[in-house]
Parts: sequence; structure tokens; C-alpha cells
Amino acid sequence: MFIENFKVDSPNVKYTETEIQSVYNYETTELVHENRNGTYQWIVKPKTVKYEFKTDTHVPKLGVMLVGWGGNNGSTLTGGVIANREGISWATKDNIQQANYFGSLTQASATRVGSFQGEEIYAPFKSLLPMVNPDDIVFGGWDISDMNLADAMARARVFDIDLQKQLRPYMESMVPLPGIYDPDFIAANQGDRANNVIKGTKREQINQIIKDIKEFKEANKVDRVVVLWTANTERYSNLVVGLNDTMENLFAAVDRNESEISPSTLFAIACVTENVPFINGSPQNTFVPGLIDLAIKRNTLIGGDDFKSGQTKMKSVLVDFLVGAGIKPTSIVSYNHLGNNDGMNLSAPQTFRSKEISKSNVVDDMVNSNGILYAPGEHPDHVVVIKYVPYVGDSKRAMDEYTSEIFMGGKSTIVLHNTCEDSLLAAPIILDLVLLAELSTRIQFKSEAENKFHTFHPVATILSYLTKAPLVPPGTPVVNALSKQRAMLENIMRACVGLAPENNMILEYK
Ligand code: NAI
Ligand code: DG6
Repeated sequence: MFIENFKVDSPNVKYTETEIQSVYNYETTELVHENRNGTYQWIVKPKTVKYEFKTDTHVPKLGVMLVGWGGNNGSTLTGGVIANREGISWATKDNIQQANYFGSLTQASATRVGSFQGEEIYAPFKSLLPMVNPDDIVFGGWDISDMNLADAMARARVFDIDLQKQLRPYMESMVPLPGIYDPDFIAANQGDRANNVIKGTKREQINQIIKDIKEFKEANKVDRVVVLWTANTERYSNLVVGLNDTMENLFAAVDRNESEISPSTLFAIACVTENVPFINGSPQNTFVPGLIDLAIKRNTLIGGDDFKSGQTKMKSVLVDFLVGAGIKPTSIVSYNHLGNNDGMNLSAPQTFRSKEISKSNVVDDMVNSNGILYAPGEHPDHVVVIKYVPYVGDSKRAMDEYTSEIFMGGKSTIVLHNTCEDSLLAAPIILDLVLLAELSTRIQFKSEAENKFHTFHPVATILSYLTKAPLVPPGTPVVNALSKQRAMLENIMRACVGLAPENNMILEYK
């Protein structure tokens, strides 16, 4: 059964006019490796740590500024939200289609809240905590191409033509602000597009971005802004001691107008300086150590990297299943071809390399979790191929082959083929990223050992479910398995309303 919303009635939860306060017992373990009776043993000690959470229930008017607003993802997300807000339906060759938010964890998935008279009861994921309604988001942003969003939507060739016609009047007046163009960081084939660029030194470019954010906030009367990079994939920046290793060195490098600071890092510096959350949806290393240092010092949310939309999402489900079932994946080959501007940009070796890195490290945690299947340091062969085929446009073709060793030396090969508009996968993920980033800035917590409430660590691991290469604070484990990432997010949100983690034991029926 599905219910629209619910309220928790518990001595551990208090709903005030401005906050939801909860007390939460975190059941965890402590491990020690100690000498007992002459032999070293691993001892696991269960422990309970009491936490308190408080969530500000005032939902702000949210502005979302996209870097790369006029790209396929940017125009698809903007059009999709307008279509939902305006209740637009359109004729396809099959039927009359209504706007929806399918593919969004927050808007279109459910959470189990219990059972009632023998039936499992589910509620919308978004009913766990007060969240911004996506229909109310004000969009803006930057692009190195000055094309308005209606023309950009047509260029993207993602939406049905009847929908495009209805969206055009809403999107014609939306024109991206000039972006920061540095041809050294993206493919040379993007040069023709760059007719809308901020001139000046790197310091002047940062100042312009800060000014843009302030003016956007003022003009649209929004309480809060989140900025998200959905612009072209850049090549990796070189990490150089004295250049981008600390906040101070990064600032000094900006003032020297050093060439190795990428446009995405300049955007991130501007945002973090202004305490505006910044999310990176592409694979490059925007978050150089100096930028992470800055975010920690300013306590401003940063999250990334690279939207986890299709092939990688399947990979982080399938490999988790195989390894969890005691089956040993030995070779994973992921091929895809696509014909949109992202594909064209990725056809250059340096930008492809960024994507290859982010797509390749996504099974490490699962492989490392099973020492029965894999010897220390052993890893499946893992190859990633991307080809640019203009004719297929945004409709990406992805083919994956997983070969595994099974019982008694047997081999099992699974082949997957997916055809799908890439931007229709990415747009709801962008929505979730900005909504969850905003929500997470309204949550504070403390453990029983702490005196003061604080926000989450500025490096937002809570967004991991949505990214291929989750950015984590130094010394924090990287979790790629999709089910674990979802459980982490859902269980933290449940803790905020005093609900236990979903443990699937269903003991009441055993
Ligand atoms: P796109 O090429 O259609 O859009 C990117 C836009 O960014 C273009 O309009 C371009 O003019 C603009 N741009 C480039 N450099 C800029 C800068 N420095 N400042 C401002 N604007 C700039 O690409 P698409 O398909 O929208 O993808 C965007 C990014 O998202 C790519 O990096 C892609 O790899 C990444 N991504 C996409 C996924 C998907 O499923 N669509 C999944 C994972 C990541
Ligand atoms: C070619 O792979 C284009 C890329 O931008 C991908 O579409 C994007 O990274 C999505 O990757 P995945 O592995 O999540 O499908």
C-alpha cells in the first residue's frame, strides 16, 4: 500500500515550529586486533552511539545555476521542470504523454515505513523530510555558447517535437551568462561554440562569477543558490605542490594567473568563497587539494564527481550482486557510442582520459570486500571504450560484457545492451543532486561525545548514490555499491525523523 505522507510519534522525535529534532541510537562496531591467550585475534565489539539530529523545516526558495546551461543536460532539465510545473502533456507517436519526474530518487521513488494489517506500507522518498519542490526552482546559469534555451533544446534533439513547441515560449528568453572558456582544458572541436566568454584574468573571471551569483539571487529573490557543473568534461589538471595543493597556494596561483587552473576550479573557487554549494557532474579533478582545503575552511558543501547515470549505475548493481553471491567477475568490458556534443568533446584523448578514470574505479570496493574470490591486489580486467557516432545524437548505445568464474571452474558471460537518451537519464540526477545538497545544509547533528551541533562534512558523501566517483574527505572509505549508497542516504534521512535504518528483517512475521 502507498501513503502520501506520515508523521513519527516517538519520545525520540519532536516537531517544533522551525525544526524536527531527533535522538538516534547508532548501532555500530569497534574492531580491535589483540593478543588473547597468546594468539592475535580480531575482536568485534558492538557499540551504541547516541546522536541528536535537528533539521530546519523552512524550505527556501531555491535558485539553481548550471554551468553549461545550454548543453543537452541543462536544456533537458530546464524544459523538464517547466513541463512538470505547467502540467504540460504532448502527443507522441504512441500516446499522450504527461510530464513526470521518473528517474529521480527524491521525486519518483518510495521508502518503506512499516507494515499495516499484513501489508507493506510505502511513502514517497521526498516525504521523509521537508524538501524543495522542483517545480519551484528558478534556473539560471552560464554557457560559452550564447544560444537561448529554446534553441539549445532544439539543438539537443532530446524532447519530442510537440513538447518542444509547447516549451519554446517559456525558454526563448532564457539566455546563459558568459562562461569561462579555456581551450586548453576541453577538446579543440568545441572552439566553434565559444562565442559567449568572460574576458580578463583568472581573478577577474572569479569576481565576475561571484557578481553573477549575487545578481541572480537578487533578481529572482531566491533565498539560496546551488551551482552545478554540467559543462564539458575537462582534462585533468596537473597537481603541483605550490600551485594547487593548499588554499593559500591556490589563491596565490590565481593571482599569478597560472594557466593550470581549470575553468571548473575557477567556478568552484567563486562558489565556495561565497558559501554557495558547488557540485561537479563531470569527471575531471575540479576539486584539487587546494579547493578541498578551501571548502573545509569555509565549511561550504562541495560534491561530485561525474553523474552516475547508466552503464556505471548498472555496474555498481551487477558487480555488487555477483561478488555478493560468491561469483568472481574476471573481465568487465564497457563500450558505448553516442553522437551528442558530450561524445564529440570526449573524442579527444585528454578529455576521454578523465572519463575513463571515473568509469574505471567503480568496482574497487566490491572487489576488495571479498578475499575468498580475490587475492590481495587482484582485480578483474576492466576496459572502457567510448566512440563518437554523430548520427545517433543523444541516444547512447551502451554494451557491456561481464565474464565471471563460477562453480568448479565454469565461466559465465553476461551481455547487456542499453539504448537510451543520455540527457533523460542525467536530468533527474541533477535534480536530486541539487535538492539533496540544499536539504543537507539544513541538517545539523552531534554525537554524545560532542558539545555542539554541526553540519555534515563539507565534502558531501551523502550525494554518493548520484555520482560515479564519489568525492570523499581524506581518510574516508569510498563506497560505490549502489544499494549501500542508497541505504546510507535513506537511513540518514530516516534518522532525522527518529526512524531505525531499514533492516529488512521483518521479524514480526518470522
Ligand atoms: P553538452 O556538451 O551538451 O553540454 C555542455 C555545455 O557546456 C555546452 O553547451 C558547452 O557550450 C558548455 N560549456 C563548456 N565549457 C564551459 C565553460 N567553461 N563554462 C560554461 N559552459 C561551458 O554535454 P551534456 O550532454 O549536457 O553533458 C554535460 C556534462 O555532463 C559532460 O561533462 C558529461 O560528460 C557529463 N555527464 C553526462 C551524463 C549523461 O548521462 N548525460 C552522465 C555523466 C556525466
Ligand atoms: C559517454 O560514455 C558519455 C558519458 O558522458 C556518459 O554518458 C556518462 O558518463 C554516463 O556514464 P554511465 O557510465 O553512468 O552511463
